[in-house]
Amino acid sequence: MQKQTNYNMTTRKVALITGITGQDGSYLSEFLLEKGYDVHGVIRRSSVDFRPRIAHLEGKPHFHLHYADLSDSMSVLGVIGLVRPTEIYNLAAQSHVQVSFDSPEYTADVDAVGVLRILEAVRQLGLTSSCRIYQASTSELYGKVEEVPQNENTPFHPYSPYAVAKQYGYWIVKEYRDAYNMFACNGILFNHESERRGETFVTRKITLAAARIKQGKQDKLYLGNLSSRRDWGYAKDYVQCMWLILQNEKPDDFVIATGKQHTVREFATLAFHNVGIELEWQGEGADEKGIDKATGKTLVEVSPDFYRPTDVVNLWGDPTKARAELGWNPTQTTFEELVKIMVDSDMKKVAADDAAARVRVNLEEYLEKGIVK
Ligand code: NAP
Ligand code: F7E
Repeated sequence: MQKQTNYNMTTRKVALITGITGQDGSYLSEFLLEKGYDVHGVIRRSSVDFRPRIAHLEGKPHFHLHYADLSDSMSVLGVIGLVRPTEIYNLAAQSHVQVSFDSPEYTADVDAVGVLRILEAVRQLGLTSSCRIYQASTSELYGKVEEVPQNENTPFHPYSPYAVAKQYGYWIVKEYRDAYNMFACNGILFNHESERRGETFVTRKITLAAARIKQGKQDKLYLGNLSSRRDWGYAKDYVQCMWLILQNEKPDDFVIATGKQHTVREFATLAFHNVGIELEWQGEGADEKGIDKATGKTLVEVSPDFYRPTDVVNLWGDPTKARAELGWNPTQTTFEELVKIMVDSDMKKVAADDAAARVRVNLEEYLEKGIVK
């Protein structure tokens, strides 16, 4: 029997963001604060009390942090009961695909059961009709792809412990939507990057290395599968879509992508070009090398250490539905602009780190010589 739907849109604007310290959480916080939301974020206890991506927001009015962990249902229930949010953005995850092969059980606990813990807390607290939920689903669900490009109807074929866990998250969101009339949605986001991207994801690893090599701080960059293809967008553009999905009339699932695809090799070529180094590729497979055309030096090599037991190699999204139904523009920031933003930021970062290191060395020297006390 079809149940009657009654989704309230209240005037309170209270967002709870899990994963607030991550790349997307930080951009989404800025976006929602601009829109006049009270933003509450979930943080985990860490031995280091510094959260670089949100440090500039801490202490601001309307920005609040709470300790909880997606692997701890009591803490999840506690924070949702305390905040009583009108929107939850579940961005928390063990988000590194390669790491999910090393920590598969933890990945499943957080990325799969963690989603259930949030849904069940909302239900048990009686917030089903007042709280909308966004789940950070992923293009990794398409995995060993069964068609290109991928849209909302493409069959899933998850191909890593991360993707299998996220598949549970995707389906449990749909299940709670149907079973309890919850406004719960999946954003199936393709890879999105930025100057705040974690340093071990391939794009950031490349832009940081290009900047370090240019400034003489690193000799070589080692990568895995250079032929892997991704649909890369800009994270700042993608968080807008998370919000749009929750402002829609009805709960639904959307592919968020640019509709354009590039290889890891192409990303590296463009990143090095942006620091003034032209790469020429020679060889194949594990013997392939990226050589500086001007000097003949090998700057990029393949290391099988970065090969994955199963790799997803052909992701390419079709954002037609998001464009038509949400009015979202998938190409606000082009691929070329994205690479430039990341490279320019890393060039500054590497130079600033170097300046800070020089100050430290000088200070140590001065202290040693008794110049400053
Ligand atoms: P990210 O930078 O790796 O951030 C992950 C966040 O999750 C961090 O704030 C982390 O906290 C938090 N977290 C991890 N385990 C947790 C736990 N047990 N309890 C509470 N918080 C926990 O990831 P992102 O790139 O911003 O991605 C955001 C979400 O979108 C993730 O769910 C990811 O799987 C998904 N996604 C990302 C992409 C992409 O291309 N970026 C594409 C599709 C989907 P700490 O800082 O304490 O570690
Ligand atoms: O790998 C290849 C690697 O780690 C991209 C997460 O945000 O997006 C991300 O997952 C490709 C893969 O991202 C290296 O084999 C080559 O084919 O940057 P990545 P990912 O695995 O696509 C999805 C949508 C998410 O949901 C995830 O949370 O690049 N690759 N050489 C390499 N990858 C890495 N990390 N390091 C290398 O040296």
